[in-house]
Amino acid sequence: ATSPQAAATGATTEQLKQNIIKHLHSSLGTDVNKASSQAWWRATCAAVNEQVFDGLRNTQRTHYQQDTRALHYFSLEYLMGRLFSNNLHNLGLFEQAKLALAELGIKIADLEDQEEDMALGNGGLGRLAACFIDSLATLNYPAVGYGIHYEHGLFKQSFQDGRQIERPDSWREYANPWEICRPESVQEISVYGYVETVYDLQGLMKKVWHPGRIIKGVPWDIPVVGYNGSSVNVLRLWESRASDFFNWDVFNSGGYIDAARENIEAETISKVLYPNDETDAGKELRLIQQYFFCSCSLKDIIRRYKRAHGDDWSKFPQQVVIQLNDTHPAVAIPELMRILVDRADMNWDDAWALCQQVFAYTNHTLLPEALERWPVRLFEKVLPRHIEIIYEINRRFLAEQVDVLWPGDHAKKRKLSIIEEGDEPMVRMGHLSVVGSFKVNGVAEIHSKLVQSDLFPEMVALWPDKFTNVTNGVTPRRWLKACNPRLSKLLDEKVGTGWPVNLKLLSKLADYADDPQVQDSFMAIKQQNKADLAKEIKKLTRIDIDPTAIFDIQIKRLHEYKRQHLNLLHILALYRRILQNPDYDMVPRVFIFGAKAAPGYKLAKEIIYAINKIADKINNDKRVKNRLKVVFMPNYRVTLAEKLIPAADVSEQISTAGKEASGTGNMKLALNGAVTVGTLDGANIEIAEEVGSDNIAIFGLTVDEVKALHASGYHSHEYYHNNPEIKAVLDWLETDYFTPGKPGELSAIKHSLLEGGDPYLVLADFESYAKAQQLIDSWYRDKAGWAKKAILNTALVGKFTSDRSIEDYVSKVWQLTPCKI
Ligand code: 26V
Repeated sequence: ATSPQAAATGATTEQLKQNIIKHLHSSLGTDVNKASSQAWWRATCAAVNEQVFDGLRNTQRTHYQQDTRALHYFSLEYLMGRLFSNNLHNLGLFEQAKLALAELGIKIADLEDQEEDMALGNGGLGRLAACFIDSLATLNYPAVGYGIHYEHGLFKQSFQDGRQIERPDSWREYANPWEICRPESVQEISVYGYVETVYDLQGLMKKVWHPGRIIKGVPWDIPVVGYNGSSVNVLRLWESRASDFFNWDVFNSGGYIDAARENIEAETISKVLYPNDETDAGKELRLIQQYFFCSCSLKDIIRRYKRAHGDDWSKFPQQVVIQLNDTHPAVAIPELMRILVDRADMNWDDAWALCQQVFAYTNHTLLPEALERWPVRLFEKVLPRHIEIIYEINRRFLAEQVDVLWPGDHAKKRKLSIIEEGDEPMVRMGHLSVVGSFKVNGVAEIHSKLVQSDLFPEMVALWPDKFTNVTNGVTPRRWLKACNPRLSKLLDEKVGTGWPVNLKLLSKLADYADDPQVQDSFMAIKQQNKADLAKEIKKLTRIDIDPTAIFDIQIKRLHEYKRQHLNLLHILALYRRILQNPDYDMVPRVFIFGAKAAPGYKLAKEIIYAINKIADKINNDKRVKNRLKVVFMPNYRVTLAEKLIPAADVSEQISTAGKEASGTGNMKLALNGAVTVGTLDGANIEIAEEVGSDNIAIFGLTVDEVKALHASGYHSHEYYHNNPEIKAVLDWLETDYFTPGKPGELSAIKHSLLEGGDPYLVLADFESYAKAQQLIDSWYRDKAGWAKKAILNTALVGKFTSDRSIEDYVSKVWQLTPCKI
C-alpha cells in the first residue's frame, strides 16, 4: 500500500528495499546475511535520511530565498524520544518501510527497539518543546529550535530493593543517525574575567569585557520532519569544546596539563542535563550552560541575519522572534543588549527598544522553589558585563516605569526590582523576562490567570497587553497515530484520514458514541492494547496482571504537588477494605505508576520506595484475589509512555488545584480514550469543558477553596483524627507490615502529612478522591456506558493538538506567515 505522499516522492517499497541494502553495504560495511538488528536499523535510517535531507535542503533554500521571518525557540530541554517511526510516519513511509523490511525478513518493531530515547529533558516542559517543533514543521512555519547537545540526557532509573537507582544515560554512545555536525557554523563565547571602563577618542565611555575563558560551541543539527512531507526544520543543539585559539597560548607556555584540564572543563558544560525539575539548585555550571547556549544561538541568528541585511539592524525585529521556554534562557536578554551596545555600538535606547520587540516568555510554573533566582555574586564572577547590564535595565525600569506609576513607593520598587535585596542579593529571572519581553504567557487558562493575579500583578498594571494565555497541546502524530495504530485505523474509517492535521475532525466520532458496533470495536482495541501492555509489564517487572482489569495510570515526574502519595493512600484504603471484608466488591484494578524522582529529592524517593514495598505486599497477598495489583514501571520515558497511554482506562491527574500549570499527559491519555480522575487544575479544567461532566471524574478543592483553606489555617491532624480510614492507613505506614522487621521505613510520608503540615492538602482531598474512584468503579460496571465515555474522550479533545497551540502563538505572539515548500 503506497500512501499518496510516498507515491508523490516516487519512493516505492522496492526502491526502499534496494536503498536499505545499499546502505547496509556502503554505510555499514556489512551485508544481508550477517547484519545485526543494529545494522539493519542504521541502514534503514540512512535510507530514510536521503528523503529527510532532501526536505531539509529544500526548506532551507526556500527560507533563505524568501528571507522569511522565523521563530527561534530557546529551550534548555527537548524530550524527543525516538525518531525512527516518527520520521517514517511524518514522511508517509511507515507502511512501506514495514513492508520493505518484512520482505527482507525483518520486523520493524525490532528495529525501533535499537534506538535509544533522545531524553534531553526532564518532563512536561521538555516534551512540550518537542511537540511544538513537530507542529511548527507540520504547519510550515519557519522555525529553529535551539538548545544544548547534552552528552548525557536524563538519568536511567532502576530499582534496587524498591529504591530508585540512577545510572547515566548515553544516548549517542555509538553515534546517533539523525544528527549532523556543522563545523562550519561553530561559535565562540566568553565567560569569567573582568570589565574595564575606557574612553574613546571623542571621550565617550565604553565598557570592555576581558574574558577569562573562551569556549567553542559546535552545532549539531537534528532535522525535524513535518507531517505529510511539508517543511523539514532544524533543532540546533550546541556542544561545548575548548577553544583551539585559547588553548594555543597555554600550550605555547608549556602547560600541557593545564591545557588538558581546560579541555575537560570546557567539555563539562554540555556534559549532562540537570535532573531537577522545579527546584532551583543555583549551580554555577547550570548558569554557564544557560549562557553558553543563549550566546551561541544569538550569534548564529545574527550571523544569518547579517548575511541578508548586512549591518542594518532596522529589520531585525521584523525577521527574528525568540521564545523563551521558561526563564532558563532569560540571560539571552542581557546578552543581546551586550552585543548591540558593546559590539555594534548602538545606543542604549535603540538597543532596548529592539530587544523588547524580539523576546517573548512562557511561564511554566508558579511553585516558588522553581522560580529561578541567581546570586548576584555568581553573576559577577561568571558574567561580569551582564550583571552591569542587568543593573542598568533594572535602574531604568524602576525609574521610568515603576516610579512613574507609583511615585515614591519604595515597597513597590523592592517588590518589582529585578534584583532581590538581602544578605545574598539575587537576580530574579522571572522579573527580567517580563521586563525584557513583549509577551508573557501561561500554559492553560487558569494558570495564565494566576500568573497575572498572583505572580506578576504589578507588571500587569504596568503593561496590561503584555499578558496572555496559550493552552498547551500535544502532537497527535506521535501521541495517537504512531503510538496507537489500532485506534488510528478505526479513526481513519470513521472520521476520515485528515485527523492527524485537523484533530477537531475527531468530533465526528461522537456520532458513534452510542453505536454498539463502534463501542465494541473501540473497546476491543483498548483490550488488545492492554494485552500488549500486560506482556510488557510481565517482561519488565515479572508481575502478572489481569488484562481485563481497569488499567489506572499515573505517569509523570514524582512530586509532592502531583500527589502520587494521594493515589498510594487510596490504594492502601482499598487494600484495607479487602482485608476487613473478604467479599469487598470492586472491579479488579491495576494501578500503574511511572515516575522519576530528582536524585536529590528525598521525600520523592521515599514515595517511590513506599509504592514499591506496598506493591510487593499487595501483589503477593492471596486474600486480595486479584482485585488489586500495583505496578511501578521502571525508567519512565517517552518510549514507555507510548506503550502505556494507548492501554489506559483511567488517567490520574490529581495535583493540588493551582499547582499544575497545565499538564500534557492528561491530554495524551484522554486522546487515547482514558477517563480522567482529576482536580480542577491546569488543563484538566479545559478538558472537562470539552468532554463534559459525564465523561470525567472531577474531585477535590478548587483553586479558591485551596486559598481559603490555607488562609483560614489548615490542620491536617484534624483529617487524621476525624477520618478512621485516613488514620488507619497512615498508622499502617509506621508498622513493619510492608517492610518486615523494619518498622518506620515508610514513615516519611506520614510525617510530611502530619508534622510537615501536608502542604499539598493530600488529607483534605482524600475523601473526595476516594468518592471519585468509587464513581469510576460504578461507571466501569456498565460496559456500554464506559465505552461511550471512552469514545467521547477521544472524540472531544481535538482542542489539545499542539497545532492549535502553535496557531495561538502565531496569532497572539509570533506573527509568522507559513512558507510552503
Ligand atoms: C525548573 C528547573 C529549576 C532549576 C533546575 C532545573 C529545572 C528544570 C526544569 C524546570 C522547570 C520545570 C517546569 C515544568 O516542567 N513545568 C511543566 O511544564 C509543562 C509544559 O508547560 C506543564 O504542562 C506542566 O504542568 C508544568 O509542570
